[in-house]
Parts: sequence; C-alpha cells; structure tokens
Amino acid sequence: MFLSRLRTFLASVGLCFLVFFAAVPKASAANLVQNPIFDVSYDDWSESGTGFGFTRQWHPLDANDDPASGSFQMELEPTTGSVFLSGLFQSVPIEELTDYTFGADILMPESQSSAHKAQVFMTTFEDPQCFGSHQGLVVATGFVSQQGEWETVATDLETPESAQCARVWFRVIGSVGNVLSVHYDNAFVFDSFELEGIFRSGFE
Ligand SMILES: [Ca+2]
Repeated sequence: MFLSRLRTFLASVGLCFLVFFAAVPKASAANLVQNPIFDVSYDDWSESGTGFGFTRQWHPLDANDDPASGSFQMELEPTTGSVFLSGLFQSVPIEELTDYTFGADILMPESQSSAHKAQVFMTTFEDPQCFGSHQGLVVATGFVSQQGEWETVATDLETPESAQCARVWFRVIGSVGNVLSVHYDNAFVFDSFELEGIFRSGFE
C-alpha cells in the first residue's frame, strides 16, 4: 500500500516537510490519476476488453479498509489457454523525456490458480489526448506475487521524445478452467523527481 506508507512517512517528517516546502513551494508530487482510490465508482476511467466471461464493476472492498471507499474489480473466465485482457485505462498528461513512477495496489483473492496474474502497464502517445497509435513503448510493473492480501506494484517510466500523453492500464492474465477475480485500488502516476524531492526533504 504505497500511498498509505507514503502518507505515514510524510506525517512522521511533517515539520521538515513544512520547512522544505516553505522554501521550495513547487516541489510537491501530484498524482496525475483522476479518481485513483475508487471511493464510489470507477468514473474518469475508460473500459476496454470483452469476451471470456469478462466483467468489471466497482466493489466496496477497499485497500485501506476504509468503509467509505472501494476498489475496481475485474473477473475473467477463460475458455481456452491463457487470456491477456486489459480491462480499464486512463489517459494522463505527461511531458517528454521525464521519469514517472506508476502503479497500484492489487488484491488477488485466495484459492485462485497460480497461473492467474495481474499488473499495471503504461503506453505513451505523441497526441496530447492519447489519440492514434502509441509510440511503441510499453512499460509494465511486475505481477502480483501473493494471494489473499493487497500488494503494491510499481515501476518507473521514462517518457520518449515527443510524448505528451500516457495511458495507465490494468491488465490481467487468466488461465483456462478457473475464474480470475482481481481488485485494483490506489492507482498512481507521479513525476519521479517530485516524489524523490519529498523523500529527500525528510532527511534535511
Ligand atoms: Ca479505495
């Protein structure tokens, strides 16, 4: 639960944080994702993918056990082999030649096939609205490795020249013979430099 750990860390260094930001007001890390915590819906996200018994819905289960918030759930029942399905995405404005840190909290409930996988990935576009073809760059987090508990997956994206927009995607890989059920919560895309600035400020 990357974001909750980040909040705890920031609370513990609150004084340094305030001093630092009084001096350098621009160094705040803003999550570029809209509706990242799925309080009541998955509004601001776009649906993708059909077939193989695929369904998607908002769900009251929350990564931070907050009764006032929930998560996004995807289910998949493959009928043949392994099925890759990217079921939800959001376009975010980004700058070229810049490092971003992205990811989400993912819950793979217990008693599922070990062949079932889930991750987050990003693609970049020259078009400012992410229209047209992406630039050929696909960067993915690792797959969740546990069942029955929320796990944060995250990695870095270095945007190519001319990139103006990026899409963050939720992807699952299901195996025939089992229903795959995955929850996503607390999605994030941060400018890596701004994020590191916050952590550096804690030690000054
Ligand atoms: Ca939530």
